Amino acid sequence: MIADAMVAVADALRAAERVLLACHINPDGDTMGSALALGLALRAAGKDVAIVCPDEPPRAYRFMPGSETFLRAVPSGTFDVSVALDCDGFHRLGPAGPGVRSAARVIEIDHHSGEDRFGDVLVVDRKAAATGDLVFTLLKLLGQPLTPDIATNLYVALLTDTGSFRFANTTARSLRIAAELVDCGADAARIAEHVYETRSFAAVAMLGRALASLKRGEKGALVWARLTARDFLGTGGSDAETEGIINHLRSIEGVKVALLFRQVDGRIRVSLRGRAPVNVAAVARAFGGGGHHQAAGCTLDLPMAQAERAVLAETRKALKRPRTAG
Ligand SMILES: [Mn+2]
Repeated sequence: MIADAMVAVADALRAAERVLLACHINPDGDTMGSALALGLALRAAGKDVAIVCPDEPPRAYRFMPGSETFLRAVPSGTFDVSVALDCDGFHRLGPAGPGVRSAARVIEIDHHSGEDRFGDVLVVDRKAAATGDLVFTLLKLLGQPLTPDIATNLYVALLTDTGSFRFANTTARSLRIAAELVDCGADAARIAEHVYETRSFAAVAMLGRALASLKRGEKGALVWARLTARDFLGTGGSDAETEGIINHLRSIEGVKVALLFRQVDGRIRVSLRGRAPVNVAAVARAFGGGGHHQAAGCTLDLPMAQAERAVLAETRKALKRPRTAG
């Protein structure tokens, strides 16, 4: 089924002249790497390609080849094909949504389990380690060579979505793809340095504030931390720079669920990370959010203390639920 859809996508892209590619809001390495890899390949094949990234890419990712061509908004005119990459639901396209949906043919390439599908053709494989894994297969099908720039983008997608090849989605297949990408010119050490060792001073100062607020419950199975509007003001940091803080919480021995609460624009954004069998996506969904079983997010229109109480209560329920699937 996936294979058929993949062939249909390859055919649609071959026939297209004007193509729109879209990343999701709060862009991560996977959505940007997938869109850039596909975009560079299609441009090499002579297509007129616009790549829209509705939110500003985090600074650490600006080294990604082609990222200087990211557009904030969908350009005018008609597109033969649009492709949403790594988008778990239509809302993940943010303001780019209507433009993406207005193309003659709308394609989704994704590895989330989201129910809110909007594409005419779906290449959705929950077993794929990253959307970049699916784009890798698509480029093979299109017969497009993996240039060093394309390989670099796909490597970023795999590296970041597998948590540096540490998460449960790290398989022999994902490692084999990574090896082939290195063969094609992706520089693993240089990429890791860009992604993980170019943090701003403010980002590390915010990590300090988050860790200073650290609390635990459920005999250490649940940990949480917060960053208030005052913390953002005091450090001069932005929400994009809080990426990765949650992993410090999750790394504590015995932790089954880690939560990070951030007060941004008067609302509370929550990042959730879990260890199997706890399904944190179910917790996020209870508040209108979503994500993967072990990495999810949601936003609450409540003051910090109330948001914490609500999400902690729902998380405690999930921790007590016996053997949530996945
Ligand atoms: Mn992804």
